[in-house]
Amino acid sequence: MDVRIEDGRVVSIGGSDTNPITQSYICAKVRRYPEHLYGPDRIRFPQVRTGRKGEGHFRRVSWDDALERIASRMKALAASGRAERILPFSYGGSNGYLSQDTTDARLFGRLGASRLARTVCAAPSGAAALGLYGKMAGVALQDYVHAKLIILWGVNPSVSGIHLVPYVLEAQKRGGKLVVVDPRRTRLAEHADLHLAIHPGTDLPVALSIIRWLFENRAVDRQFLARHADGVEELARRAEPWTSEKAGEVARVSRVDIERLAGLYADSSPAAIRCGWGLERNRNGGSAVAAVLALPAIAGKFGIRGGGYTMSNSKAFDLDSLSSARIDAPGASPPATLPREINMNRLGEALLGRAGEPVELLFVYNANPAATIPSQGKVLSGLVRQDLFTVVFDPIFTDTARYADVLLPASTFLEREELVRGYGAFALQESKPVVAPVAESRPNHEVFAELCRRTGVARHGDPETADELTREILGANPSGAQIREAIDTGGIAFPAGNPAPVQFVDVFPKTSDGKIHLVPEELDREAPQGLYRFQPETPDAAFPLALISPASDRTISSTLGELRREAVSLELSPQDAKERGISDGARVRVWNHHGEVLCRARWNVKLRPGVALLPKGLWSHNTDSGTAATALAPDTLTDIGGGACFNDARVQVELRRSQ
Ligand SMILES: Nc1nc2c(c(=O)[nH]1)N[C@H]1C(S)=C(S)[C@@H](COP(=O)(O)OP(=O)(O)OC[C@H]3O[C@@H](n4cnc5c(=O)[nH]c(N)nc54)[C@H](O)[C@@H]3O)O[C@H]1N2
Ligand SMILES: Nc1nc2c(c(=O)[nH]1)N[C@H]1C(S)=C(S)[C@@H](COP(=O)(O)OP(=O)(O)OC[C@H]3O[C@@H](n4cnc5c(=O)[nH]c(N)nc54)[C@H](O)[C@@H]3O)O[C@H]1N2
Ligand SMILES: [Mo]
Repeated sequence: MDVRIEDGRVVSIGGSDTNPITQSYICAKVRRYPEHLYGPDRIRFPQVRTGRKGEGHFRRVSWDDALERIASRMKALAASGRAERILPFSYGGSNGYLSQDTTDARLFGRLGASRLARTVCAAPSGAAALGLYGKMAGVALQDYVHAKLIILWGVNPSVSGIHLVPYVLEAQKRGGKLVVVDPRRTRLAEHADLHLAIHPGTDLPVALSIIRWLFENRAVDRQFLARHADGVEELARRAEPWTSEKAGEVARVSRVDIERLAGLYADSSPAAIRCGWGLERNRNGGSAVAAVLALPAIAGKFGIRGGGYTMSNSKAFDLDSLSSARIDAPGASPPATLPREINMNRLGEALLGRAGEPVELLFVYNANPAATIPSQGKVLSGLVRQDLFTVVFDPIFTDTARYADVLLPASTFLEREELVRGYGAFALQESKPVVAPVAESRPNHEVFAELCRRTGVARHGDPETADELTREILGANPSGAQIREAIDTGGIAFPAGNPAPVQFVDVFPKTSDGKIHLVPEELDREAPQGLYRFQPETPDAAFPLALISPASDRTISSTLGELRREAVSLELSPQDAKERGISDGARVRVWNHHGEVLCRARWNVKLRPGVALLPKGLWSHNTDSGTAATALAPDTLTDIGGGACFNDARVQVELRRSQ
């Protein structure tokens, strides 16, 4: 990014060309970052609550006062053997290596606090990618230009990863074909050769029917599989029941289109699959991702530039956060039993005391659970508990911040050091502060290090500063020195120094034996009925619409939501709207057993009938009810990985006659 500074303040932010794929442009929402930094919703000072929980009234206190209130409670809980009643709650934040799993992990780990399973996103797809390939690095985005066929499966790069788009368009210009698998006609679906508009949550049968078709039509690369994979016959057996006809019925698409997709895939090379996160957010999500990721192995699409798959690339660098040795107290033997683990998707249950020991101290950072976690009703009920002590540490006064007892101001990635990597794209960079932190805001690693000292868990020699932590993180990596050198000379590092590795030429599965495990045992055990076994939904006539809540171009999850003040509409296909007497722009109520949202409706011809849409990441100011799509999302978990089932929300919509 290129950031322009005037008088010590950020005045504009744009794309740089240091990272070749950024090509000097960034998305419109992040160009508004100066407003995010200096706007009225920035938390500037530590504060303590004065009004009722959720009301949003606070008074300023010193850092010393704020941290002492927190540390004394932590110490008291730990001293009385109730450390598990402390729950740290965090997710991505700005996705840096320094602002997560460093001094925070040390603090909570050494105190013996409850552990958090970070599952709200990418947990099922991560489990699948790890099980099948050990999270092998994926096809580089710039290599998509070489593909003769691109499949965008459950991903909407025009919104959620714009730097892939030019390469897709270029591939098409060079004669490549494009297929999109998505319940709605996204921007790229409009330009696709084939758009498979499946019903949400039916990717598994579709992918299995393609696998079955490949076996039936002798389009399987037996030689490759014999050398590189196991579980081939077992996967074939599990795909066997899924004829294209049967899959088409379940997915509500034509058999012919599924076979066309299978045929195109068999015949095209290089063929690249960009697997997104839209397909993981339902009860079959992990198996669905696994089946999609199995396709290039079955059809022999690896070993050529532009062929294979791309997932998150989160393990491309083999960088661990602080090594566990540094988290445990030096010399301490590991505890006989680890503290309990709480799945973040069940935060509401945990706060309501339905997960064993009650939570007494909740410490939220790098996340906005009041907006982003399933079963919003339960989460909010939990957050207003009088006997819960909540800390919220964020640069911005989020919806969650309203419920805090103590508010701590965090600095942003432009105001502190960070070691950052791409999400999908390869790149690791070290960013230095370009402006002073706003008011009294401070970086995560510093605040958690101070809490370590105040609670008495700090040890002599703990790495604490950004430099020390960076050294520690890179030092634990076999290619740390190489990464360091690349960053120092070119400002950017790529995995093994290669900006565009080719799968099965430059990179191979990172599983224990280097093979692809098509039916990984551990996942097969974890999935309720075994991996690849479709769990159908039980249709409920009262809630006939499938609600999806994908990424929007206005926020990043809920981040930047303070800048999106306008009312946001529920999108419906004109057919579903008309059946309910709902005109374009009408006031509606959307509800199910979990909650309700009051907002307006917007007709969207790009949605298939039976599907409704509210974007993810809404804040209370975006709807009349103050609730979001998460209010309608069940807190059930995906088949593997304990992921969120946002797109399993089934709802009804009616016209609101009163205001
Ligand atoms: N602008 C913007 N960019 C973002 C984000 C953001 O919030 N805003 N968030 C970032 C994060 S945290 C993530 S995880 C990624 C997510 O980025 P994506 O992978 O693009 O994920 P989603 O936006 O959740 O969904 C992608 C598509 O899946 C479709 N979909 C929904 N249900 C199903 C289904 O059952 N099957 C199939 N095949 N498709 C389905 C949706 O209609 C949507 O078009 O984006 C990142 N980038
Ligand atoms: N309905 C619905 N909801 C969804 C999804 C969906 O598909 N549907 N998908 C979800 C997905 S993909 C994701 S990833 C989750 C994300 O869920 P969350 O992580 O809860 O959401 P974010 O908006 O990313 O919250 C990040 C917060 O971290 C803060 N932050 C940024 N940098 C720092 C820092 O350096 N220090 C501190 N202390 N704070 C910082 C930001 O200001 C922001 O408030 O949301 C999920 N929510
Ligand atoms: Mo995400």
